[in-house]
Amino acid sequence: RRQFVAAAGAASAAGLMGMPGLARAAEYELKYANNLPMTHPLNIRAQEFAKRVETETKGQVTIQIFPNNQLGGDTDMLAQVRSGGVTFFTPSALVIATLVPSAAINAVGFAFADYDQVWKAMDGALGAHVRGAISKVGLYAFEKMWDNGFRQMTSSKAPIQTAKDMDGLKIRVPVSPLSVSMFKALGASPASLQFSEVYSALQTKIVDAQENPLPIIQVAKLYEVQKYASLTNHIWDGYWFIANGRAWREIPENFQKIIATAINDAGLSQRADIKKLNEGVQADLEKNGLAFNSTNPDSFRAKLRDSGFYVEWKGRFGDEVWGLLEGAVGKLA
Ligand code: X2X
Repeated sequence: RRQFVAAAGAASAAGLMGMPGLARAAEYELKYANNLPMTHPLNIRAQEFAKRVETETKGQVTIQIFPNNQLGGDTDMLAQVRSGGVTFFTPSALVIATLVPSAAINAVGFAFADYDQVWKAMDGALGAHVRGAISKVGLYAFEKMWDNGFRQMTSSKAPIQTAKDMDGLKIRVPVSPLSVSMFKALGASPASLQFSEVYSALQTKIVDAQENPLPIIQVAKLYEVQKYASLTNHIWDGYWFIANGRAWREIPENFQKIIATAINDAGLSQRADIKKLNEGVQADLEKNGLAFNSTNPDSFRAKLRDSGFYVEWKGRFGDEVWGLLEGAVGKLA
């Protein structure tokens, strides 16, 4: 079914629309939902590509953005993009993995050393494998993944220096079986909460700690409810830009091309934005009161290895996708 929009004033609409120079309603009014504040590069670049699509389709395709969990938390938005209630959604790999388990592969603890490895893998065979898995559940994943970042830990209690500081730590993690498993293996006491609930969960001390890339800690103002930031780089996390498969197929090819080009280009710009932001964000967060410490990954890795975390997840992901990860980052288990 095409997504025609009725012009106001049915009686005169047909006549009016035939008149030269009169604005017509867009033929495709698409909705895009996400979980981040408007100030995050993801939404700044989203506004940009929405304008570009509208211009290049001469107003025939509009994209309305619903940022900051306006339409509900991640679980709700995932349901909405599956049903077609929204056309687009950007779930983190951790979140879409509740539906497509192999999508969590980039979030295996301490797998990626740096962004070179990340983009080679996600723009290469590993990313292609995950996009294929996403298409099997009726969703379309655009080619270029967007950056969330390397995840870092924050706490209101004490700095995290080594794995033993994780003991019994009440830490919020996303709704993600891999995150829960990893933090349990590290000895912590993880609680799965949607991002929409994180600020208040920290404020009311339901949890003492959380883990997110620094740009998220900044735009969501988590420094107001946390004291310590420990640079652990324990997971690299990105956002898959996905569309409802049926809605996507109903869009004519010329418009699909315009939309996909605009989204993928914006994704590449967004990666550069995060890279730039990463240069100054720690200083900004320090000014906002967070005390930083660096960490050495060895004690964390050793604890994950000794608890059987890597062997367990190698089994859960299966040899094929695990092999693609190890092909990108080297041997893990
Ligand atoms: O929920 C989070 O922590 C966030 C914002 O990083 C994700 O989308 C996974």
